[in-house]
Amino acid sequence: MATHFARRATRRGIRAAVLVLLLLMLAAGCGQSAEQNPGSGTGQAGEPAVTVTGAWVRAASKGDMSAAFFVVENKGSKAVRLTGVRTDVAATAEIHQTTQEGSTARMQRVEGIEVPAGGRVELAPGGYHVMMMDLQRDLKAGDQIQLTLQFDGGHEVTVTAEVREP
Ligand SMILES: [Cu+2]
Repeated sequence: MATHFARRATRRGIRAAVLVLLLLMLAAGCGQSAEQNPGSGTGQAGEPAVTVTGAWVRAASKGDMSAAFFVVENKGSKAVRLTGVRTDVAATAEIHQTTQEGSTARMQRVEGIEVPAGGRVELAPGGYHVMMMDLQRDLKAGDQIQLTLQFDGGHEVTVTAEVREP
């Protein structure tokens, strides 16, 4: 927990730098990894039209915790609910929400995240994230890991997430 909170303290300072980096990557055309992923799950008959883009994970050491972030877009006509995430690099993965209470950032587990019809939800530092606990191996910048997002109704979307230094 200590690392997680210490990292959050410096987050404000690095947020601008991360944003610039993201924009540069988008400009270079390499920010679309999930679009190329065959698991992004659009257009399958009877399943929600959900796409997941921009997945990334914080670099961290084996045994520590990390967090995963991505954007879920629902192009369908019905709301969908992200209910869980599976990954083989962590013993446990939970959906968390960070909230600001005065000057204190707190996080809590949430049961799921609703993505409205035609809408999108962003998991990003300072808000929703997937907390990955007890990492089974080191996550080094540049590594790629698989995340399987579970939606209500049994629909799953597997994406590749890139490990980045916070
Ligand atoms: Cu958390």
